[in-house]
Amino acid sequence: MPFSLIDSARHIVLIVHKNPDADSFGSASAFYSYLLRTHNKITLFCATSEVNPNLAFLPWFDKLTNRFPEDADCMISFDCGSYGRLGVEKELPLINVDHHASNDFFGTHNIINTSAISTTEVVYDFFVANSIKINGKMALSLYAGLMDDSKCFSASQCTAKTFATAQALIELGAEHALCTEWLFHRRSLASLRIRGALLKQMKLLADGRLAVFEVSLSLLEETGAGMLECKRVLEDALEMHSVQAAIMQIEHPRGGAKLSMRTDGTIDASKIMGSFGGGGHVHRAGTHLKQENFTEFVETIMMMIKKEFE
Ligand SMILES: [Mn+2]
Repeated sequence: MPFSLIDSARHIVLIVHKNPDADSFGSASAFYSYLLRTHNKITLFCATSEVNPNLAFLPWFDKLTNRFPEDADCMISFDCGSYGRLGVEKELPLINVDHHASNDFFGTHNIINTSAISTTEVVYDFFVANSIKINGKMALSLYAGLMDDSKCFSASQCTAKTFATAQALIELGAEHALCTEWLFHRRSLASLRIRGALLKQMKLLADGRLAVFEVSLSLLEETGAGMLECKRVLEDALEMHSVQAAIMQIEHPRGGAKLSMRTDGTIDASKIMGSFGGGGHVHRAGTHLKQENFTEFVETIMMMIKKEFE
């Protein structure tokens, strides 16, 4: 049971995935609040040193560190679909808390619900099932993940349970307007600049059913945008009626490229990215590419997507 592991641990490290979003950090933040009741040594770890400033309104944001503590004896990862997402490799017992369809149960214990819309929903269910009191801070963190992963409650995967969970969290003190403001109505200049540049260079293939974007290092430098700001443009492309899938290659400063895919659900992004060593969900998935030849790669993916269209 994960409880015996948590109870006996002296220094627990809560792991937020690389380039964290509100779901991963929100889950870890809520768990941090909970563990503070019984533990005095807890670390909030994230391998990425520059974390998305749009998450700064969430509790314990200032506790995030990219230094892994030497005396840690237990790890809990949140929203990591694969072991590589942790950004750290340690021979320690690990509790894997997640909702990705592609999760391969890499933990010593796995708390996974692939039908949950967010990892914070998995954490919420865990708290409720174990009669763990949820305070206002925890409710805010959990609500943020629920809101972000459901695209502000607009995703087709939203169910009555999603809204019931949102209602429960608001009753527990989640400040919903604060979440909307920080997660959906705050854009940096870099984010707007990259959006303009990328929409201008967007290529439409396969009768307008596939949108393709390429982000070079120089464009990142020019605009000052980060990965998350780039990926947001994929959602813009999907708003075109003809577009069923959108892919984006983002050049990586340390070589290779990050590939992200979004779909309208008629094509399984996780399946396609999975055949290139990545993973994710039906609607969104990604992988890291080592090869330099993106054109050739797009052709292979195009073939696969066209097959899916048939
Ligand atoms: Mn998630």
